[in-house]
Amino acid sequence: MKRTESAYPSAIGRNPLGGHFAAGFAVVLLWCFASVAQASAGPDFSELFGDSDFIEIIERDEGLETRPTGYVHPDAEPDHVFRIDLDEGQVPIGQGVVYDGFLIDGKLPGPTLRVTEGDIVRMEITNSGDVMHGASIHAAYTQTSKHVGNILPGQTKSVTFRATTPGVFMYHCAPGGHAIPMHVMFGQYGMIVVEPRDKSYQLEADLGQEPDLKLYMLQHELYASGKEAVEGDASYTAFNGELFRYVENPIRVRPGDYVRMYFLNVGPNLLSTFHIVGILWDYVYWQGHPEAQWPGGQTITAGPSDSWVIEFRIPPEEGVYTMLDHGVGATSRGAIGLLDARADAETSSEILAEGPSYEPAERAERIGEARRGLAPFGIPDADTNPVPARADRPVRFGADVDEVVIEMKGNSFYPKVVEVAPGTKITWVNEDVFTYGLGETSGAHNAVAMRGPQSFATAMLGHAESDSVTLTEPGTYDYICAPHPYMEGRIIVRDPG
Ligand SMILES: [Cu+2]
Repeated sequence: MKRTESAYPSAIGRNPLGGHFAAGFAVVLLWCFASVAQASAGPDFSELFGDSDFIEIIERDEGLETRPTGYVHPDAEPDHVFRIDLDEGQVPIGQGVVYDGFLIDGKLPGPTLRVTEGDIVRMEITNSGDVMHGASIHAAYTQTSKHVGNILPGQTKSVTFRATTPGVFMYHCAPGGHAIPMHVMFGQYGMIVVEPRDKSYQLEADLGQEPDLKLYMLQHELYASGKEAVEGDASYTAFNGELFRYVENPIRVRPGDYVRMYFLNVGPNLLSTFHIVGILWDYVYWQGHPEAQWPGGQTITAGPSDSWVIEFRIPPEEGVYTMLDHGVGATSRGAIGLLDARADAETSSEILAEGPSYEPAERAERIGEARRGLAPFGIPDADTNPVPARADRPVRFGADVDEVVIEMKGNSFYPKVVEVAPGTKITWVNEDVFTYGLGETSGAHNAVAMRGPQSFATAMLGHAESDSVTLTEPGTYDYICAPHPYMEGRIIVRDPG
C-alpha cells in the first residue's frame, strides 16, 4: 500500500511540511530534476494540489512556519490506502458477554492505522450494513464528513488528506447529525497514529534505540442501553475490545525494556486516569505530539477522544506491573491489565489497539457460550442473554397502574421491556434532543408495532413530544422505531385470567 518511504520534500521549507513557498518552489524544481535520478522522492506541489480552488490559501499555508492544513487535491497520489468496512454485528467482549452493535472490519475497536507525518492518506470506506454509516478522522486537518459522511448501505466513499500533525488520534463512524454520537456509543471507533517524521520521542534519543514494545492502547466503554450511554452509566470498560483482556493474557516484557505506549481514551463519556502500578513515566506527550513533552508523573488524564504517548522503562525487577484506569469504577468494570516482566519472556514488538480477531468457529463458540448479551439500542438475542443486564430485564406494572411512560433516549426505548395489565395506557416521550435532519441522522422517533395481537403506530415525535396507545388484547407486542429500526421495544400485556 505504501508508495514510498521517502519524506515529503523537506526542501519545500524550513520544516518538512511548511517553509517559504517561493523559496521552496525553486528547490522543488531542483528536486524534480534530482528525482529523475532518484525515483523515491515525494510528490511536488502540482501533484498534491493540482487544479484545486483556493490556491492562494494553499500557497500561503505551504509558506508558513507552522504546518499547513491537511488539505490535498482529492486525486493526489496516496502513500497509504486504508480500506475499512462498516457493519452491524455481534462480537464476544470477554467474561461471557456478547456485544451486539456496530463494528469496523468486524471488530470493536476497529483496526489500528499507522502513518508517518507528511504522508498522503486515502481512506476508502464501505458500508456493508443495513443503516447509514460514515466516518470522521481526527488526524485530518480538513473536511472529512463532506466526503465520507452519509454513506448508504452498499456504498463506498473515500477521502484523501495529508497527515500533517504527529500524534495519536481517534477515528469513528459519523453518518451525520444525531447518528454521530449514537454510532460512537454503538462501538464504531479506532485509533490512527501519525508518527513524527524528523523528531522522534525523547526516550528513543536518551537510550539510542527504538522501543522494545510499541503498545497501542485504546480505552472505551460499553453500554446496555442508549439511555445509559447518553448518561455515561457504563456497564463495562475495556482496553482494546475485551474486558480484562490483558489480565487473561498478560503482555510479556523484560526488565529494562523500553516501552512506548500510544494511549487513546475513546470514552465516549468517561474520563480516564491511566496509571501503571510500579511505573513512573519517563516522558509523556500531550495528544502524542513529540513537542508537547512533559517529564515524570504517575497518571495521565484523558477525556473522551484525548490521547497521550507515554514512555517508560521496565524496572530491573521481574514481576507484574498492573495497568489500570485509576478511576476505580472503571478499573472494576474491566479497564485493567498486566505487564508481566521476566528476563526470559518471549515478547512482541507491538500490540495493536484493536479488538481481538476470531476464527469463525471460535467466534461462534464464544457467542454460543454467552451468559449476557449487550445490545444498547435493541433487545439482545434471547439465546445469548440468559442473564440479562438491568436495562433488558422486564419492568412489571400492576393492575393499579393506569399509565406507563416509556422514554425514547439515546436511540433506545427505556424500559425496553414492560409488562402491564390490559387497558393500561402506554405513553412514549422522546427525550432525545438532537432532532435536526431526517431518519438515521435525526433523534426524532416513533413506535410502530411489528408483531402482536393489535397493531399500533405513534406519531413521529420530536424532542419533549409524546403520544400514547392503550392495549387491551393480552399478548406480546414487539415494536421498533421506523427511522431507526434497530431500536426495539417489547410490551407484554398480561392475561387477566
Ligand atoms: Cu455507523
